[in-house]
Amino acid sequence: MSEPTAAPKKRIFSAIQPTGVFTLGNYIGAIRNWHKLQDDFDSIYCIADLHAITVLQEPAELRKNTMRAFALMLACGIDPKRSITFVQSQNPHHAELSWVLSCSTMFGELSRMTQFKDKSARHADNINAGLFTYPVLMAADILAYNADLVPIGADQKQHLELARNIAQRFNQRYGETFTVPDGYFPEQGARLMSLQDPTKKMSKSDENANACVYILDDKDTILRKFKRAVTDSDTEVCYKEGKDGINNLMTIYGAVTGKTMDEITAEFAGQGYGPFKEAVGEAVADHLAPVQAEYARLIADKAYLTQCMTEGAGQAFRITRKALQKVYRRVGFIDRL
Ligand code: AQP
Repeated sequence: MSEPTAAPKKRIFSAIQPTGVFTLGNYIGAIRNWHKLQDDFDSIYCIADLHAITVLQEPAELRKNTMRAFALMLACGIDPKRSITFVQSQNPHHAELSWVLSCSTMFGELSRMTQFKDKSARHADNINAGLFTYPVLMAADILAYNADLVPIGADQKQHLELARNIAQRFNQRYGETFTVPDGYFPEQGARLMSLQDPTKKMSKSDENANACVYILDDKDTILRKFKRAVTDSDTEVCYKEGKDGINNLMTIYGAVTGKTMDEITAEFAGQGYGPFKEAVGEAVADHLAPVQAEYARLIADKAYLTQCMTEGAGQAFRITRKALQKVYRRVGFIDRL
């Protein structure tokens, strides 16, 4: 009797922009899940440099940041032997598919995207068309690989919903072509907030460096940022509506220690905010120490990083070439020889 063949693994795709050192929000909201999922899924992860230029970048700095972001992604546990890891601009199919999909995306849909509204308010001198069509490129990133699952933070939910709508619309118009992807969000920390304004998300491009913890911050900096984190005039460490700052710190502490909100409340009962903030800082610094050590090792080895990137881009290209061929046939383009 022949052995039953294992079902093929489902596919995951996710990406992160090289717009600076990753924050604790990027790490807990997204990359930590990439790491957890890489053995159970056929995983593809990329550094989204095409997305990064929707905001003005200094070219030499972008090149350096892309290399650093790639090293950071590997330092966070993404293994190029177990996942496909590459840089978005090194696979031209993302941009090609984005054009085709933009013709199946409505102006009204893009106008409703809250990230476009936020970013165009923050970059009023550069409201470019790319900032507006960013979600179409994100849809192309995901759909080009027919990804089943997309591990992202909660801030990307609206964009993922749009990618699903685009896939469904294209499938209806041209026949079954794309897998309609699902989002995958962490149980704790899907949306970490700014330490200086806990009603706003923690963002790597925040002008106030005290607003976010960068995953390469040294221990003293981490402790200082948590000490200065905005809280409230109460003293009780408990998760409650209206205590945005404390809720955020509890979420962070829970995400790095695995403790529940009730356990955290019990641990700091009667102690006030000072010792709690210090404990959050200590726990985060301990949690990030191995990532920082691995980053220091990897960034010193540019040849290895370049080799991983190049191999990854080749693997990615081979997957998307087939998808693009199918799309081009569906829409009526003459085959490329
Ligand atoms: N505060 C956050 N909490 C949880 N998850 C977050 N993510 C971002 N911020 C948080 C998740 O990180 C992944 C990569 O994000 P990105 O770099 O592609 O873009 P972003 O969402 O715009 O992140 P930033 O840090 O705010 O970058 P800038 O400042 O350049 O715009 C995504 O899965 C995102 O959900």
